Amino acid sequence: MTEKKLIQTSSLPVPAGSSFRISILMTILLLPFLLAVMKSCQQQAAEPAGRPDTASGEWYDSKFSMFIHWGIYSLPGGVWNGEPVTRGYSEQIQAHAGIYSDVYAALADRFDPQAWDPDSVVLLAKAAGMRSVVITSKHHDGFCMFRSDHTCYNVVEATPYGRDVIKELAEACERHGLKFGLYFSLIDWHYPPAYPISSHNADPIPEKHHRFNMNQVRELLTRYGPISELWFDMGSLEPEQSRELRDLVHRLQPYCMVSGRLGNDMGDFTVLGDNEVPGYTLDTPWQTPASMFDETWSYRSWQERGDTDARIREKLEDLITVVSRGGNYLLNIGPRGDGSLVEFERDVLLGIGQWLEVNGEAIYGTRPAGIYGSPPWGEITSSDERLYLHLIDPPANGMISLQGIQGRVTGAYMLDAPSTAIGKSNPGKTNNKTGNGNPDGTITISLPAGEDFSNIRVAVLEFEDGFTAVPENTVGLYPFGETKVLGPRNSHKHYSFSGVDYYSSFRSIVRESWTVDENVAGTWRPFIWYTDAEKGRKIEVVFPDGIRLVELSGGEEVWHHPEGISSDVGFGEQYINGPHNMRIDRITGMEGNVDTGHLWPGINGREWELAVPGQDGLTRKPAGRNHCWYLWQEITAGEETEVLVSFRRTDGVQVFLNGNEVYLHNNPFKKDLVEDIVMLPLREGGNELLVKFYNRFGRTVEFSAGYGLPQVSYRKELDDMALDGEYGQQISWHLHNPLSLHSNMAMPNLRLELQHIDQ
Ligand code: H79
Repeated sequence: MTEKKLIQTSSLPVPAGSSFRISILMTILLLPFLLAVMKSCQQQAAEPAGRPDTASGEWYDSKFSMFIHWGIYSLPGGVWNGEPVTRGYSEQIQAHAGIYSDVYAALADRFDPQAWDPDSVVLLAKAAGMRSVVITSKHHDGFCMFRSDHTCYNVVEATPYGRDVIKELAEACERHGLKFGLYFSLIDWHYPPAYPISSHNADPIPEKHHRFNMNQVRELLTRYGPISELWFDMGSLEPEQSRELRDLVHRLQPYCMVSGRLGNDMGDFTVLGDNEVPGYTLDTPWQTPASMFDETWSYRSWQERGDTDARIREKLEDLITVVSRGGNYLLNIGPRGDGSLVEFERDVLLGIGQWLEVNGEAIYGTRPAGIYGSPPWGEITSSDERLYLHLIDPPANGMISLQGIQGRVTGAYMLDAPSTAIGKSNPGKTNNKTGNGNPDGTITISLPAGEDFSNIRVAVLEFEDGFTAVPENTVGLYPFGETKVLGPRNSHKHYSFSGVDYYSSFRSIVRESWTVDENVAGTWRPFIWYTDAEKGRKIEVVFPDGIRLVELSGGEEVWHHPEGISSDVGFGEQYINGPHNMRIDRITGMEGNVDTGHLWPGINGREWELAVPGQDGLTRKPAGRNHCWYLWQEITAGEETEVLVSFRRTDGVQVFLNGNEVYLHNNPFKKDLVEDIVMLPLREGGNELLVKFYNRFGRTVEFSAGYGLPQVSYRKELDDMALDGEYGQQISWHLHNPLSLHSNMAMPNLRLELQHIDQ
C-alpha cells in the first residue's frame, strides 16, 4: 500500500492559529550547519573517510531524479498464470502470487530485453529535467542486474541477454552528463541464509546475509564509476550492520550519498515514506521516493493509467511541495520486460520537463522560503535574492499577500514572462518592529488580470539586498527587568526523519531556535535549566556572539513542589486502550490536533479499561509489531504548574497534553525498557494526558506513567551573552556530536533563562 499523505503540521505547544515563520537567515545558515554536524559525526565514526561537503551540497541542489524499477519481475508485469495479481506491488509478485522460488527464477531464462536502450532512458531523464538516474541493481527477489562474483543469479550469467545492465546505464549517464545512483535491497528472497519472505519486508539480516550484502556493495562501488547515491531499502538492521555498510560506502566512494532506508539513522539523507509529502520542512538532506501509480513501482501491464495531464499536474505539485520543504523528489518509471518504456510514463516525464524548462530556476538550487506552513494558494521556494511563488491554486481576484517578509522588493514578474511586471505594494524595509515603514513585513501583489492560471505558474519577487522571513514565534527581550525564558513552548523546531527501520521512522527534532524580535543590544546572563532526562549529555548553545559547549551536569538544584507533588496536583485514574495497529508517530484519525474527546467512549471499537500495573509499576499488554496502546489520565492543578513525569516503555512514546504533542521518541538502541522524563506544563484546573506507547520489536508493550521521581531541575550559569542590536538575532541549541544528523534530541525539558545585566 502506498502512502499518500499530506501530513498536517502536528500540534505544537504554541497558541492556536499561530503559524511559525523562521528567518531565511536560518535557512541559509542551515546547510553549513548540517554539513558541520555531518563532519563531526564522521569524526566520531571509526572510519577515516568523511563525506565531503560538496557531495551533500550538490545532492541537495539537484532536486529531481529518475527512479527505475526494472528486473525479471518486469516480464510477468503483474500477471501470473494468466491472472492479474492485485495484491502488493508487481516488483514483489514472487511473494504476492506465492511463486515457488525455482519457478520464479526461471523467468531469467526469458529475460532478453531487446528494446532496452540505456541512452534513450538517460535522454528521457534529461528531457524531464532530472539530474540523476537511480536504478534497482537488486530488488527483494535477489536477482542482480549486474555481474556478481557472489551469485550467478545475475543478468550476465543467468539470462539470454547476458549484458551488464548496470554497467551500460552507468556509461550512458556518463555520456549524457547525469549522475548515477543504485537501489539495493537489503533483503533477499533467493539467498538461502537470508530470512524467508515475510509480509512486511523488514526482517533482521543474518550475519552471513550481511556479509553477502557487504560483498555486493563493494562490487557495485568499485566497478561502475562514481555512484551518486546508494539507495538501500528495507530489512531491519542492527545499528552495527547499518554503520558497517555506511562506512564501507563512505570509504569506497566519499561522494556517494547513503539512503536513510539503511536504518539506524545511518543515512546521509533521510527517506520519507513512499509518496509521502510532509507538511513540514526538514532541516537535513531528505528525499521522497515517488511511484507513478500508488499500486506498483515496476511494470504492471493492466495498470489503469488515467489521464496524462492529470498525472503531470499531480507529480508536479508533489515535486514543488517537496522542494519547498527542502527535499529531493525521486520519481519512478517501470519499463516493460522487453526494455521498452511505457508511453504514458514517458509523456508524464516530458510534461514535467517542459514545465521545468521554463520554471526550473524556481526549483534547482533553491531552498525553503523559511515561511512555516503553506500559504493557501501554493508553495514558496527561495534563492538569496528571490522568492518564487508557485501558484498552485491562486485566488480568483489575483491578490496575494505575504506576511512577515522583511526586505525591499525591487521587481516582481511572472517567471514564464519576465517582461510582464506584476503589481506590488511593499512599503520598504524596516529593521525594527517599532520602526517606520513595513512593520508587519506585508507584501501584496496582484497577478496580471485576464491571464490563464490553470497551469502552475511562478511569480518571482526580487529583493534588493535579500530578505528576511520574520518568524511569528519570536521572543522579545524587553522590558529588561523581566526574566525571559526560552524553551520548547516558544521555540522553532528543526526537524529530520529518524528511525531504526522503515516502520519505526518518525519526525525527529534535531535543533531548536529562537529569534529575537527586536534590534536589542546589551549583555545577558544566561542560565541553562535541565532535568534528570538531560543530565550528562552535551549540547552546543549557539548565541549570536559564539557557541557555548555545555555539559549538562552540576548547577543549583531547584525543587518544583517543595511541599510534595500531591499537595497541589491531583491525579485521576489511568485508563488504557488497545491494541491498535498504528505507526510510531500517527494517531488514529487525528493527525493534527488531538482532541481527546474523540477518544471516548472507545477507539476503533475498543473500550477503555483501568490500567492494572504489576509490582514494578509497569502495565504489560500483548501487542503485535507496529501496535500501540493508549493511556489516558486526568490531572488537576490548583494553579498553573509543572510536573515531571517518568514514562517507562518499550519502543516508542508519544505524549500529548491538552491536545498538544509535547514529546515523541523512539528506542534507537533497541533497549528492553527506556525511561523518558518529561515536564508537563499543567494549566489551572483539569488537564488531559494522552500517551501512545508503541511496540516495534517485542511481543508486548510495557509501560508506565509515574510521578514518584524527584521533582527537581538543575540551573547552571553560562558565560554572558552579548547581543549587538542586529535585527533577527538567533539563539539555538543542538546536540554535541549526535549519533547522526537525524538523531532526535530527546531533551524536552531544556530551558534557557536570560537576565539582562545593566551596564
Ligand atoms: O521498491 C519499492 C517497494 O517495492 C519497496 N520500496 C519501494 C521503493 C518496498 N518494499 N517493502 N515496502 C516497500 C514496504 C512494504 C509495504 C507493505 Fe504491502 C504494505 C507490505 C504490506 C503492506 C503493499 C501490500 C506492499 C506489499 C503488500
